[in-house]
Amino acid sequence: MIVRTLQDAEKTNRKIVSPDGNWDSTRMLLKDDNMGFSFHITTIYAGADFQMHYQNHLESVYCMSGEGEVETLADGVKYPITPGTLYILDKHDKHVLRATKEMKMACVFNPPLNGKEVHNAEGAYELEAETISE
Ligand code: 9YT
Repeated sequence: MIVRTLQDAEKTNRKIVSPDGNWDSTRMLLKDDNMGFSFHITTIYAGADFQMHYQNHLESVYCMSGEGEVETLADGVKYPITPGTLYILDKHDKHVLRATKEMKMACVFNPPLNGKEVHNAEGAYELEAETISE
């Protein structure tokens, strides 16, 4: 069994701060744990408004705190996000995420992230990326 705490993980290089200033993500469980998915605790900063398109991954995002919305760009539908909301990008949906208040999210990716991924110009993560060294 593997046991980790967010409090410990966010003091290490598992905590990735996005260069665009919109979010940080503590990657608590990664590809090299061999679970077939990765698990992250992500903070979306208040006022963030940015586009993503995970062409190489499926992602589920659960809101633990805060407030915002997610918009699917194919149809322009805006879904409010409050604590308890889970959104599931089951179709590699191109989407915009907006935070009216700072949001704490629990995120699961399939396939799992390697560790150091940040968004490319299209708002996707590449399948190959640097791992976390501890
Ligand atoms: C909710 C979302 O997709 N935020 C971007 C960061 C991502 N969750 C990650 O890398 O953990």
